Amino acid sequence: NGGKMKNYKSGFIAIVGRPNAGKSTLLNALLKEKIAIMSDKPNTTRNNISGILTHEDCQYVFVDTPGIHKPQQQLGRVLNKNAYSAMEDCDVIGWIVDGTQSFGTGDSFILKRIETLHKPVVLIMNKIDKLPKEQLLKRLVYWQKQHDFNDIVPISALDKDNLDELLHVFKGYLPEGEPMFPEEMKSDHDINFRMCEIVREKILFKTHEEIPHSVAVILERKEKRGNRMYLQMMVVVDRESQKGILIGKQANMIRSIRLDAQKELKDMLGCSVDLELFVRVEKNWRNHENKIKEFGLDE
Ligand code: GDP
Ligand code: K
Ligand code: MG
Repeated sequence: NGGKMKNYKSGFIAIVGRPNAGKSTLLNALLKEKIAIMSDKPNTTRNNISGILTHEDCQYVFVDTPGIHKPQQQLGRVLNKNAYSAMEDCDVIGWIVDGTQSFGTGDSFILKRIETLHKPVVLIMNKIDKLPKEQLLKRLVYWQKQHDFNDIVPISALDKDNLDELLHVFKGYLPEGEPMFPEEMKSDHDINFRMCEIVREKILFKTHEEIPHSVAVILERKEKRGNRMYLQMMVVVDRESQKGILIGKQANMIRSIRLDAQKELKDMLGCSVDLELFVRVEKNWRNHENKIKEFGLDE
């Protein structure tokens, strides 16, 4: 019943930065997900949600802003209305930079955009693992001079260093309010898990339990393509014979599973879904600890 909690905070954080600053690494570290993209109902700023992190006292909703690092004259072509509004509707902007590098052209494009928005800006100085201690302070001072930032947080996205502090700082800029997303939708991880469960359920139902319950379904790709969601999943079975059953005569079985699951995934995500299924045989994969880790089933 987090929704009824007093002083609960909930809001949108736009993460911007020029390519290679470490945006994806950071989001993946925060969301504990390989691919940090999710879908939502079209025509809202939520269209650009890259992940949700729900804590006891705060729900962090990260929104993406594609094309922000492009020159102004290209922006019109690159950005759609949604990408603009994601930034305009956010509560705080997290600007990630490669702390070992200097302020460049890409950064001045971002700065120009940010200055029109009048939102709090937190500078995320990334890659501090590459900086010797005596240089860290110099770099902090250097970046501090580039703009009147509300906060500066040095981190290493790669080493997951100082990420708690970053979240704490973000929280300071989020408004009080109930979680905007259902509690069970704690993170992409849960959404991804549920999506895989839908496919697994169809497999068990359609194959009349000729396939053991322990069949694994792994989400391998998840990509928003326009208004559609592309999902690629791997079904892992123990034996060659199970693979045969799953695929079926003229691939009728796997097609039927795919179409049924696709329909349900469409309802769940609220957008069109293109589901692609692959079947792989991994002999006795359940007995191999490293396989279980590889499939992300150890959590
Ligand atoms: P993006 O283009 O902003 O999404 O950047 P990526 O997350 O893809 O990162 C670009 C490169 O920088 C990759 O090779 C990452 O491994 C690396 N990188 C990201 N964060 C860090 C960090 O904190 N420390 C170091 N040393 N490398 C990082
Ligand atoms: K980037
Ligand atoms: Mg990236």
